[in-house]
Amino acid sequence: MSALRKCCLGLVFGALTLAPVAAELPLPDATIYGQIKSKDGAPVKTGALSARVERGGAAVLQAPGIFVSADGADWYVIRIPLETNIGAPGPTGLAAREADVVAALTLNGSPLELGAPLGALKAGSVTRIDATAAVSGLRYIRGDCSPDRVVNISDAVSVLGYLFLGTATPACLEACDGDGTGVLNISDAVYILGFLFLGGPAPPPPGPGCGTDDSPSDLGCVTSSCA
Ligand SMILES: [Ca+2]
Ligand SMILES: [Ca+2]
Repeated sequence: MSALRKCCLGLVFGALTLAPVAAELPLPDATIYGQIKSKDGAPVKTGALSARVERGGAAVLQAPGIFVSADGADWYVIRIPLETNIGAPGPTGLAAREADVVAALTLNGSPLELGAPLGALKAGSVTRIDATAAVSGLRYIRGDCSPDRVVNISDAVSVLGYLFLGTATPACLEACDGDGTGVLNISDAVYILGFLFLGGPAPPPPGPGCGTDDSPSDLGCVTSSCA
């Protein structure tokens, strides 16, 4: 085979191999981050945070956010997954498109007051938007680790599964802290079981219904059953 033919065949095979890859490219997430302060200026560093994405006025998805500490400050970060360049939803199943609009950022179910307008989504964009929380505190039910607004044996199982079996991180670790110590360990499962079956004390507030914790610990709460 001549060197020229080899070269041409190589190019054809290369094109065939690359074609499907080039056809569907994953688009990088759009990221929104910033600082949230309460009305009295205190930094907000925990809570159920999410961005509501809309297309033509209809909700497309709620993207959850997280809180992180860096450079001596508390930050929120929300990553919004985008469809691939051919419109496939990607591995997460739900994804926004470029030009979709972030309609609101919510904390514990209440909209945040934003220091800058939310624009249309752009792949790979990183936008800082600081915000003020009109409602302070974190709404949840202590002990409701599963979470389904009921404290039962499933909640103790959730605590143990997360601590010892490598199950997924519960949506609201603050709620899993059944004894309210600010630390998550086996004592929380024991406390919940003692309350349920041995006549032990109920988990400290908030509970047994949804309530507000004005001084939550640093355990965090991505999504509360009360949000
Ligand atoms: Ca539960
Ligand atoms: Ca605890």
